[in-house]
Amino acid sequence: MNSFNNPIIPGFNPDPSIVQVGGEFFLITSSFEYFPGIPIYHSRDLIDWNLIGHALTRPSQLQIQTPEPGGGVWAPTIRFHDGIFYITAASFSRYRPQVDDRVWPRGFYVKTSNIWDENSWSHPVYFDQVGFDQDLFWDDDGTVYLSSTYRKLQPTPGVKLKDFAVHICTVDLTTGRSTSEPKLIRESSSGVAEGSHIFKRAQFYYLFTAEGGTEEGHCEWVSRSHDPFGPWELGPNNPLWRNGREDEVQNTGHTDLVEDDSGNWWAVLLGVRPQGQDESVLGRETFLARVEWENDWPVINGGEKISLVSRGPGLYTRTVPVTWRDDFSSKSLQLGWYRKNTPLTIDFSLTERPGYLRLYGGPHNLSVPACPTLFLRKQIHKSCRWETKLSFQPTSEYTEAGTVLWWNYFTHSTLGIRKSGGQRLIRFQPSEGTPVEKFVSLSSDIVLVIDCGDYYSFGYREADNPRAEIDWIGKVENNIATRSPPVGAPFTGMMLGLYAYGERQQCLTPADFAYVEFQ
Ligand code: 6LW
Repeated sequence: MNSFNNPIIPGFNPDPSIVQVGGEFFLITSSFEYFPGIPIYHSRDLIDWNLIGHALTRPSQLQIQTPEPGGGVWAPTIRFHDGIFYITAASFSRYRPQVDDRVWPRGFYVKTSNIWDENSWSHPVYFDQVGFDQDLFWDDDGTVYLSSTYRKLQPTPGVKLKDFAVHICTVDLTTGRSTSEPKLIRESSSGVAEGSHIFKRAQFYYLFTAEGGTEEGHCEWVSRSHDPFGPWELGPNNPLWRNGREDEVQNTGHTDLVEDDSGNWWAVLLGVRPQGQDESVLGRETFLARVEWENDWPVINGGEKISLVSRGPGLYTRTVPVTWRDDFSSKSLQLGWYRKNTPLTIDFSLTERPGYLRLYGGPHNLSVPACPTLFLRKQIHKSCRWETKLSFQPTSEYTEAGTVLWWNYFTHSTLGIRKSGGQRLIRFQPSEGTPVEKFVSLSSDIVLVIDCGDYYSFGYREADNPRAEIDWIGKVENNIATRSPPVGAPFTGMMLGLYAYGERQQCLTPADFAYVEFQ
């Protein structure tokens, strides 16, 4: 067995689901309020992963208008059956369905026969059952089972808020209609059983469930049965591993399994690398562990805790590179840029000024539930420098363009250019506290920098003056996002981005960004 590094997919990539087809692995994760929805990663060896597209790329497939942070698309499952890839998921407006029992989402699936073409995914077909964390399982006789999580109809006395439990029914995929009454197949004394995935191996069906909620106490359980409707027998070693508050990786759970071409089994799951505090600004990331079978029960990672350096047959050590740069030299955006919400208009261009990302700031600033002119990338390393160069000549005092450290519309810090009394100024607006403003030359392009580390430091320099040093105008703590408004906080992770906006009016002068890089 060889060593490998975890997480295999760093940065905010929770609720992984995986499938193997002809030696190629495809892995998807939750995308919440971001568009396009449901990133699809590809690997041939489980270690080197590349983003190859998204399942929800068209506004007609995904309308997220004013979600709460942490709402949007949750916990997708990917499966392959008869030459077709299926992805099933749910989309929410609220991030905590248990707070309002009226807003239970309905799941849907999309399908494609060509996973390499992100535009080939079908229109969603909605299921008639409510719930989240949908899973599809095809039995040998062709019956399709849909399992999902929702609040139990017969509440457990004393369990007030959650009472999340896994229910199953058979489903007609052509219409999305259920063809049997849903049956409760797993509830947990923790009050949360969710993230169901069902497999068949030899004579048993296996049901994996994430339990305890996605924060401290998160873990994974397994049951097996001779029938997807049960009765289900709990495994002898539940939970399948135990990571706790003292560990380098925490909150581990939400597991999906895959078998490779050599007959080895693997688990992917989410975990958090805490940074001297409860949560991580990198959010919930995707981890890998080997699976062995003992007496027809799965043993994950040898029953040991999930760790940063792990072991598995045929794997190798690889460190995910930090450096990444976008010169905006192609006619379409590189993969890995996200909008908050589904955009209603086309507010950018890569061709009007070749070599630049041109933003026409929309009428919403970054603090509202609507979709602003905002382009985001996930922070995937704790220590890195994010840098961009901006040309922006505002003609109104009510417009701004710049760079942002983004958690959600309650929590973000911006460094942007504005106009005031005929002069141009740069304004640093921390997520909490008063802004800092300084005048800059009327004409020069401005280089904007965010240094990510123990703190996030914001700086700028005039690009036309080669001797200009970076003026560090302010900083915010690297845990601020997890401290102030807790809405949806545990679900997503830190992002960095570019923005432009006018206050309740369109920004008529464009903001042109020459490049963006992480170092
Ligand atoms: C996911 C569910 C969960 O769907 O978090 O707390 C949700 N539990 O399993 C979002 O990642």
